[in-house]
Amino acid sequence: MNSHQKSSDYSVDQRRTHVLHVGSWLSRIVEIAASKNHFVLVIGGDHSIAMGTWSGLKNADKDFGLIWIDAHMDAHTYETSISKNPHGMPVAVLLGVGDGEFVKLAKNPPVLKPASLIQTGIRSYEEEEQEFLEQLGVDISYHYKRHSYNGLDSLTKSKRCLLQIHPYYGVSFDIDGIDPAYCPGTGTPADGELELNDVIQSLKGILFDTSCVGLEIVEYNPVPDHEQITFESVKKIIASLVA
Ligand SMILES: [Mn+2]
Repeated sequence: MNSHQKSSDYSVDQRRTHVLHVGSWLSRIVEIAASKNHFVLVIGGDHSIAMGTWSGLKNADKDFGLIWIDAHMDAHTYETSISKNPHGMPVAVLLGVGDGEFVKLAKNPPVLKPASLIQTGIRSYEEEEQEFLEQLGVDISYHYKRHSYNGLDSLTKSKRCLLQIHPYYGVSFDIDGIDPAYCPGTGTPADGELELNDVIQSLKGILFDTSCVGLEIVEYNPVPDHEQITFESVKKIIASLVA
């Protein structure tokens, strides 16, 4: 799919086939890199690639918890989703629920147990997703208001919690988790936090963090961007990884 075509130009089946194809390719190359103990950095693409990234790490036998930075829960299934967009489903899939082919990207699903997942930045979701995640006891930090909390503290705390039960952690970072003032170039912006600087501070030097197995940065889309605001933000985020 090229960047000028919208996902709605394709049928549900075509999107599913495409996502499966990318997911199985990505899970294979991530598995190879992780097996050699390389840090895995994935830059996407829509958030459906998370199924491939984290299935690949699990297939390489990495024992990790995941910090999910996002405005959305991404915990739909084909049954609950109105749009049927796979980018709204990766969290359910990683927990072993939803489309069987997506779930089977991991050789031994689920990729994550509920206690191994922490979501932060959340402020736009459907009731079915919230019910599903809260029933499982997933740790969710809701951030509706601007300038209302210290995102850096929250991310540091999440990392510490996960490292109590796993030797490693990973970060799935949807740029729509950031205040859209800094990142308008994304498919589904949502008003509210997080602060760009908090995220930059928390990702600083992460490539050298031996307890971090990988990071993915997703949902950057140059088409809806204006004055390259998002481009500059993503550049700053990437520069911070090796700072
Ligand atoms: Mn997302």
